Amino acid sequence: MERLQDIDPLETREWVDSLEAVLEVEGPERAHYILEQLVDKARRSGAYLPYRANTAYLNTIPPHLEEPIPGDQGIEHRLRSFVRWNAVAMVLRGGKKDLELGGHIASYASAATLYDVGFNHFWNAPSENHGGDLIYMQGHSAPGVYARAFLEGRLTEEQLDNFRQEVDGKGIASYPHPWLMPDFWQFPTVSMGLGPIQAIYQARFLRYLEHRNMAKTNDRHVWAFMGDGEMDEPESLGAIGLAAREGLDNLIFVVNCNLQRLDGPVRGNGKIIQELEADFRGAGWNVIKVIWGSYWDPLLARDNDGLLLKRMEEAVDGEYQKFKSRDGAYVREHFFGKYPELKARVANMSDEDIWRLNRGGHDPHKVYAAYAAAVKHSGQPTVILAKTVKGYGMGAVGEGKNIAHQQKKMPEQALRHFRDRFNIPIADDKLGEIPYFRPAENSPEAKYLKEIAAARGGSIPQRRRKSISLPAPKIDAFKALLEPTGEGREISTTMAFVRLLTALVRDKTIGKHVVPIVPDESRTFGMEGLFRQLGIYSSVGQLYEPEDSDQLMFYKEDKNGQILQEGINEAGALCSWMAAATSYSNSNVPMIPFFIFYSMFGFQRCGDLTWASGDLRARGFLLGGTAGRTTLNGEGLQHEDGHSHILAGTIPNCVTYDPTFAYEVAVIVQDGLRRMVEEQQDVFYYITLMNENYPHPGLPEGATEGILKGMYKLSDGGSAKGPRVQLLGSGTILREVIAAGELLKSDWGVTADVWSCPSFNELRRDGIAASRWNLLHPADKPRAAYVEQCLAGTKGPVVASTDYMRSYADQIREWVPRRYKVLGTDGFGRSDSRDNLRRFFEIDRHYVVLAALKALAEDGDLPAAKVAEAIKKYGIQVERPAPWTV
Ligand SMILES: Cc1ncc(C[n+]2csc(CCOP(=O)(O)OP(=O)(O)O)c2C)c(N)n1
Ligand SMILES: [Mg+2]
Repeated sequence: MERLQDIDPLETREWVDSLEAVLEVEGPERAHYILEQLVDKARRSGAYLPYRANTAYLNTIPPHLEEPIPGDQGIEHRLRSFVRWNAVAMVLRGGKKDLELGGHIASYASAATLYDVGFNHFWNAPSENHGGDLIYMQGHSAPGVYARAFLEGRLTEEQLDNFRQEVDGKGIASYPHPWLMPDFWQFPTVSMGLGPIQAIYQARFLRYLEHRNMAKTNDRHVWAFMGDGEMDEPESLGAIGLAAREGLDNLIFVVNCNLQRLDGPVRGNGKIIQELEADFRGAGWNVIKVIWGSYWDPLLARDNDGLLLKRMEEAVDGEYQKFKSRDGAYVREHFFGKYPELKARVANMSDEDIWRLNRGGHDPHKVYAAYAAAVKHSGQPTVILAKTVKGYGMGAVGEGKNIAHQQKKMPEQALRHFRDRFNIPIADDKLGEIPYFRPAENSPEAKYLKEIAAARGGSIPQRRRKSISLPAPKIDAFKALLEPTGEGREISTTMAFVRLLTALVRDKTIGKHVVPIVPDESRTFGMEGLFRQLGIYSSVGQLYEPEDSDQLMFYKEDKNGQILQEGINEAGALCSWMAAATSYSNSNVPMIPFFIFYSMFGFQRCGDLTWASGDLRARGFLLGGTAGRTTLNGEGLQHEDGHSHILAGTIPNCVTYDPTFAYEVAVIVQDGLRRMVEEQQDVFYYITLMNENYPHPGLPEGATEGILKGMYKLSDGGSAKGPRVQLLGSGTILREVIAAGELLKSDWGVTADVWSCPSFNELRRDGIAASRWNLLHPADKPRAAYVEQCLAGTKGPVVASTDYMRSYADQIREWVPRRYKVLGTDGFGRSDSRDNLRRFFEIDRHYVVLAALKALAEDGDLPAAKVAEAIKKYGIQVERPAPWTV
């Protein structure tokens, strides 16, 4: 807001004096009340007083209200300096190897104090007395976190030297990756924006666990560190409203406002701290700005006319950055020098004194005060906006420079400067080696670190690999799904799944661990029956009588509710799922989340989060509802998914299935529970569910293993002589394949064996494993891939049809021993009837027949004329454009 003109300073003074008196005598709360009354009165009288989300460009906590930092600040400073040094050393030593490994110096250099104060004074490791605080660390600050772990003796010199060299197992990961360092890192953050949004839902999930009596989480905090540049990601700010609405006072964001991102300034022409303050305050957060360090305090205390504040407010970030890229003389001239009176105020300070005027984020006293206020604050989440200098301490090679982010070289002179600045005991003649520094075992610094670890229950970060195991229910628990649906009864796999889920939540042992998650699609999937039965989680219960309270299945919100209804918010729902799916690790309580969503709005919409779920070692079920390019028929191009299995298949530990029958769903989920909940394997499941109703047969004898491996024989054509084909299918299209088998027999005298293939992805994984083994063991008897084993004793060409792109079923081609034809739904979807769509995409029974006849003709087992005859018989248009071109 523009500063308003003061047309009557005397009158202003009187008002301010009155306020000061109230503040002094009655305190800030009373002052706040009176001010609100005045504003309210003015507004009611018609004055236009626009809401102002910003406070002055000053620290939120005035010096007299700062809680003093405990501990030995001398030792903490030295320890921090050693961490700084080692973080730089590991990047520079890596750089010497010329392996083009990369690494970052400037980010951690700016953030060191922010982390250090947390490590030393606030964060609890998981222990008998505490569930552990959860810290989302900024990915490219990892060197600093490793450097501290090195000082603690948790990492060796060899490991630091192998930073970013992980292939031979000696190294440590570039960024926080639980997949690569499962005992160390808890949260993958480095894809910008994913840390903040995950942290919000993590904090919310801790509440959920507490409210449902699954774990005691009341004393645990979630801290999330992020860059100011990172705040431009929609995911960073996208869920802050939820955090405020839920009153998540167990959540603390720390935004390292070093004013720079990778290419240059974050807001050269503005002030990122003020912008973020407004965003967060507007959303209902408690905002604590930590802008100025203690050296500014005396200057600010004397700023009676507000001139210093005026100068602070008018300078933009581009200028602030430049000040720190120069020196004290420059700051004197260009910051204070703008106003002669201001310049006069620093006349008795040397250039060094002026240079020492520090930013809040580098001042442990200010940072401590902010953190202390944040953990005490109740009713709101807190964001700490800490102003720092990118490349702090790097001097001329990086400090405040636009190139700072990627600077991973420091000439010896710069290194010497850094050593001197932080007083690292390394001799001149050793500098060239850039040795690590670790204080002696019995030094006060080493002892101090040990004391901190003891007081805080251990080291941070640390990750729990396994929690208690829960027994998976036996398959009979889902008996109803294993039997035929019966005369005239038709259901969809979605309905089958809902029945399964209903049975599962009733399970005595694991029922309460189940977390159904929906993004406003319960009714779409026929799950509204669960509302009443399980309740929808709400931290405040239900403050109203729902409109449908007289109904059996009314909309029931409950503090004890089990369902997470996340609203139209797939990314948020996925983050809830991720929190639940890693609760075994983060809270030592295994939870079993089932997140059901429109399949198009899962891997495609939130692909980066699903990828991070793999890294996270998430365990749970993702259910792509109303899946298939032609099965969800009326919704058109943006809804009809024919590729989620391909996207899911890119995640190495994501196990995927496209079942057709209820018993397949049951077998798959039961086995998933066995693997994830009982055996604690770090995999997660993606299962597509459809909304097409049809009768379901019972579980065939001996089919279980094949279902799980991805392929089993559904029907055998018998011992008839003559041409024969092998037909493969999955999902709803398997039913077209079955029908094609019948047509082949009745119309063309061709015998078909029909195979249900619930997972071409799993078949491929098995196949590549066999091929790899054979490649590496040329002299041994070759292993046959499972597909080869299945098809070994069979005859005739192989035809596959699914509701997914051709590349899905095509993946197994290497192990199909004979001619292989694949049909699929390449192209944009559109709305129409299922029959029309399946004809349009050329995947229906007639096309399966056609492909089979063509393959037989190519093999010389059928005259080519028969194929032309079939085209005519089924009215297939041969000159129409390919479906993926229109
Ligand atoms: C989604 C995503 N986009 C881009 C990047 C590449 N990247 C890594 S760090 C960085 C700049 C970060 O700036 P900021 O958030 O201000 O952090 P700082 O290093 O300044 O603390 C970029 C663009 C990334 N990691 N993730
Ligand atoms: Mg930055």
